[in-house]
Amino acid sequence: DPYANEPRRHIALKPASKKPFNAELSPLLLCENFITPNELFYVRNHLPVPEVDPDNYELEVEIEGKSRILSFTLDELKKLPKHTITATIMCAGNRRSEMTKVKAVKGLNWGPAAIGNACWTGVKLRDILKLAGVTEDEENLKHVQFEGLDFDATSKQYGASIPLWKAIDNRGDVLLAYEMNGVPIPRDHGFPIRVIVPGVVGARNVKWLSRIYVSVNESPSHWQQNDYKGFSPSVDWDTVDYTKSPAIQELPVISAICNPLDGQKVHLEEGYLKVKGYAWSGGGQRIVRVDVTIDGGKTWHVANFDAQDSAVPPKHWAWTLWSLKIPINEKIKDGEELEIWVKAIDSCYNTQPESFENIWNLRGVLNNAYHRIKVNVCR
Ligand code: MTE
Ligand code: MO
Repeated sequence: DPYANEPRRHIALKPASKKPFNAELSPLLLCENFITPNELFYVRNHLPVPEVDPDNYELEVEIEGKSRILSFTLDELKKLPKHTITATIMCAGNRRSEMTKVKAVKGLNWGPAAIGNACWTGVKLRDILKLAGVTEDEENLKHVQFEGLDFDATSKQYGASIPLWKAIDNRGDVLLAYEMNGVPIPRDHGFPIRVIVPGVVGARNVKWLSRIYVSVNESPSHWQQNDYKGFSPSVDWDTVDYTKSPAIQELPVISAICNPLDGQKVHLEEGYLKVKGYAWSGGGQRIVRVDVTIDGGKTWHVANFDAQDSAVPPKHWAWTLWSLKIPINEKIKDGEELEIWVKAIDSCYNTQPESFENIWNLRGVLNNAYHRIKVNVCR
C-alpha cells in the first residue's frame, strides 16, 4: 500500500477522499483564525505523501540550454537570505459543491474551506534563479517548472510551472518555503521545501520540491496541461480540448460565508443576525469591500473587516476576514427562511459573478459566484 506511511491528521479535518488524502475544515472553525493553524490547514494531495530525509535532501536547479546543474542541501538553502510572507493558498476546486448543483462536474466535492492562510518562511526563488544566472530579461526562457517528490504508479512526479516573470520579479514574492507558521513545514504541506506562489492557484504551489527547471515551455505534467484550466459552460467531455485554454495562474476574487452554515437554524442577537466569513483575491489584490444582502440584492449591507494584512497591492497575498450584524425586520417570523448572499470587491474593482449557471465548467474550477446560503430564523 503506497499509503501505508501517511502522516497523522487532526480529527477536525473532514476527508473528501482518504487515499490520496484530501480534507477541509468546518467553515465555522475556518473563519475563527486569521492565521490558519497548521494542523487545521486544508490538505490537497494527488498522490501518497513522500517520506523525505532532511539530511539527504537535495534541490536541483537546471536551466534549459545550459549544462551546469546547481544543487542545494537544506542547510545551504537555510543559509541564504530569509523572507517571510503571509499568504493565502486556495484550491482551484474550492466551493465546487455549489457549482455541481447546477450540473454535475468532475472533481472532489469541496465545500468553501479548501483555503487557508499562513506565514511562510524561506528563500526567494528569485535569489536562487540569480545564483543560477537567470536574468530579468531572458529572451527565450519563459517558465519555471517545479517537480515534487511524490509520484504515481508509473513513477510520474507531481509537477507544475509558473511564468518566469512571476518567479524573477521582486514583487512576485515566490518563496521556497521551509517553515509554515514558524515551524518546519508539516509533511502534508510539503516537508522539507515547498514552493509558495502567492496570489496563484494552489496547484502551482508544489510541495516536496525536488527540482526546478527554467524552460522555454510550460511544465509537461498532466496537472499543467490537462487539468486546472477553465472552459465555456458549453464545453463537455466530448468536445473539451485542453490545448485551447491557458493554465490557471492568478485566481479571481472570491468570498464565502462561514458562519452560519447553509441550512442552519440561527438565533438573533437583539434583533440582529451575525454573519462571518472570508474574502480573497489573487494576483496580489486586496479586498476593498464585502457586500451582504438578505433580500435578493434590494439592500446591500457593507461588512466590517475583522482582520486584514497591511500589505499593499499588488503584493497583498492574505485573505480578509469580515463580519456583519444585519438588522432583522420584526415582520420576519420564527422559523422563516432567509437567504444570505455575499460578494467581495478587490482593489482592481473586480467582483464576483452572480450565479454559477454562467460560469459552469466541466471540471468545477473557479467557483467564485456569489455565495448564497439559506438559514431559518429562531425568534
Ligand atoms: N504538490 C505536490 N507535490 N503534490 C500535490 O498533490 N497539490 C497541489 C499543491 N501542490 C500538490 C502539490 C494542489 S492542487 C493544492 S490545492 C495545494 O498543493 C494544496 O496545498 P496544501 O495541501 O498544503 O493545502
Ligand atoms: Mo488544488
